[in-house]
Amino acid sequence: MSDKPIYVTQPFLPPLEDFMPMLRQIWDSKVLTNGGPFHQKLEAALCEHLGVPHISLFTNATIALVTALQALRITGEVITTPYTFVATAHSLVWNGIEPVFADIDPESLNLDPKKIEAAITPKTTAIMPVHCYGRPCDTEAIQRIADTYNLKVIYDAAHAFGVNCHCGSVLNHGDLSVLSFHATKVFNTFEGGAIISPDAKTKKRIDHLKNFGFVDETVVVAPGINGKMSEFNAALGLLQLEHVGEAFAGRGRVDAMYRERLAHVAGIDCVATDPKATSNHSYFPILVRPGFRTSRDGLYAELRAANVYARRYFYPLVSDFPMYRGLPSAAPANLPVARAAADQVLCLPIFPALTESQIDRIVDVIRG
Ligand code: T4K
Repeated sequence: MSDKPIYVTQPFLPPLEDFMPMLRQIWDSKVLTNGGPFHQKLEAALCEHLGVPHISLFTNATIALVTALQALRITGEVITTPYTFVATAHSLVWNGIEPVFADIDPESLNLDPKKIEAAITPKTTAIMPVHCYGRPCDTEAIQRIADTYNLKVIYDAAHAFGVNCHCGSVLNHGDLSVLSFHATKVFNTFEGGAIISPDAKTKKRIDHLKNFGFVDETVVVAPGINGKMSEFNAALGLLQLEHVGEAFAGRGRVDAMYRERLAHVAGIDCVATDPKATSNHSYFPILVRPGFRTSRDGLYAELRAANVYARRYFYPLVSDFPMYRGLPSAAPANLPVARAAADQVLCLPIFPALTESQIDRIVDVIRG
């Protein structure tokens, strides 16, 4: 096994020499955190870049999800997808809320609106859908349900940086959207996250909540948390933003090469992007169908043997983990589509620096 390992992703980083003057500024000013100048500049720059009205930066998306639920005072039950990263459901449990899992749509792999409606009970207060792999949810249908039953909608948009749908940024849908800037995401600040708010009043409340609930030196209005992004991460974010177009283009190139090469491989389906939305190519999920020469896990093992670290995002289903599997909504019969996807999915490596010869190496293993 002499070939160098290829991981599911490799973070995009700007030239180090461009970051050094920013570090020098931080060292000179001694302002390291608590809403310093880089933090403020990055919030403004992201609003402009993403086309959103208000943004609050966070240490990571998980704390941002926990805070978003608190900002809207969500309680009781929240309907969500089992086909996601565990942080989605964990953020509910951290707020004493019961996740109610509903099944997904087989094409988009996002929450199926019809299944959301069927899961509503008198205790339901909100819906937490995920734009899985950056593909937008059926935002119109979800909003119709929310309006009919007077529910809030908090989108876990961890994968959806820079995605636009028919009416602009997908992040403007629902009551709040949460982004992740983790190292593995299309736009990273090492660790980081953000909440997009529709109005200044909501942003203000969120900004209090991420700073222990402080309004000023002596006034604390809520049992807030410490969710503030540091100046180091914010400065890096400003620099990353200058390169994000390049990073997206690189991912788009990889996506196109995979689709072309895998188009006629029997039993392999590339998950389709939404023709009505832009794609940020954050992941490259394939579905290994029963007609393929081996199982999904068989292919995963073959790739590993060739030093290619594809990942089974999202297997196991969140609803199968010990802290969730006892819930009535976690019953396998309730989630057949999600289960089938979790058993068939494999996310292939995708990142801007992935070369054509590396893609060929991966595709050769798949073709057997
Ligand atoms: N909601 C959704 C829908 C999410 O997908 C996530 C996170 C969240 C919420 C929560 O967001 P954050 O609180 O993290 O902001 C990764 C990420 O840790 C996680 O952020 C992400 N979703 C999830 C889908 O994937 P792992 O455990 O698979 O990551 P790891 O460390 O195995 O990294 C994958 C590969 O990336 C490595 O094999 C090599 C490469 N890598 C990774 C890191 C961290 C690097 O080259 N450099 C690095 O620094 O969870």
